Amino acid sequence: MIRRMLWLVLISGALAGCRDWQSAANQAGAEAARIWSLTLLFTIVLGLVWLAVMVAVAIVIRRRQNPPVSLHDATLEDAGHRRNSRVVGSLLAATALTVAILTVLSFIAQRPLFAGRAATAGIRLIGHQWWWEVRYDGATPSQMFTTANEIHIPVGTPIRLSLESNDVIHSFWVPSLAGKQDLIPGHNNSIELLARRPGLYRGQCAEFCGLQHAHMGLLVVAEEPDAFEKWQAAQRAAAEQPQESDRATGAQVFASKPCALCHTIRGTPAGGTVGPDLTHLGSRAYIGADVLPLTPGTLAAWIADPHSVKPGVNMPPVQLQGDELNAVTAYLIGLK
Ligand code: HEC
Ligand SMILES: [Cu+2]
Repeated sequence: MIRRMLWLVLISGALAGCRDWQSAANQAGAEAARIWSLTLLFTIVLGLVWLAVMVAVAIVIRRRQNPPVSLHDATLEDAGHRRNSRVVGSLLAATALTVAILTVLSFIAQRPLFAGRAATAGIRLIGHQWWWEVRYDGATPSQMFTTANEIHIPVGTPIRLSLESNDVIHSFWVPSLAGKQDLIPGHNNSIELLARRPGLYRGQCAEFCGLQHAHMGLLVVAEEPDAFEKWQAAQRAAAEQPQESDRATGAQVFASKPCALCHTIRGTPAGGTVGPDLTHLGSRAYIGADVLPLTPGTLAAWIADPHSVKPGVNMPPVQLQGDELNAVTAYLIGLK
């Protein structure tokens, strides 16, 4: 009974996992679709090979022959040996052929991932311990902007992401959209993203990069082209001047504390580049590279003591009075 229940839990857990927003089985991108077909093909072909081997083993075990007792038996056995070596030989050839075909198919499926096809160039993704800097290029400086941990892309357009690292090797992996690619210091890699349907796709750093490696998530938001344009226009704008008095106090707190040394808020003197750009923090769904959903409560908790949320994180706790903390939280969350 217990064993049956365990199986049920295992199977339903595995199936639920397949439909998740971070799953290679829930593919929504061209590259992910190719990788998924390849996975299915490998599973089926290798499953059939395994079955054939098991059947052959079963036959051999059942048909154990007695040792020859006469000269006539011995001649028969010789003929049997010759037949066996023919069978083994052709099976060897079949194995080599299967491996060769699967290798070629796997190469074909992965080639577009690394080939610089006609994809729109446009996004620079820079890995940091333990968050993602996202820079959108543009023809003029006023079109460029920087954000963090959340990549928006228009549905149906292939987008080329250039991958760089600020410190150690990280790896970009959004299984629903594409394969994996490393971000290596001093080296330029790239990967193509093409989302076939709108949605939220979660990604994760896939190369151990230090203490908080497991909390280095990111979100890809694939949206219809006009929604994407709207988002882009909003991100390009500088931060709004706060109107409410508590938020104005919050802006002063931010500027007078060490925050401004590490974070940029465009349109204010804060121009640090050690941590994420906070110009439109309020528009993001998560903070801390996907570690907490963004709400006034989680944001205040993060600012008061980031190390209790993400131990070892490269943001120090900054001494703030209770009202300073409330003011700076209100200011930041209002930066839509
Ligand atoms: C020494 C540099 C440094 C200082 C000082 C600093 N931060 Fe940070 N901050 C960081 C880094 C680095 C991160 C990214 C942490 C991570 O996710 O691993 C971060 C993350 C954040 C985030 C989350 C952003 C996101 O999109 O996930 C917020 C909000 C934030 N800091 C606010 C503040 C405030 C407010 C202050 C001042 C009270 C401050 N920081 C002071 C370096 C700093
Ligand atoms: Cu990493």
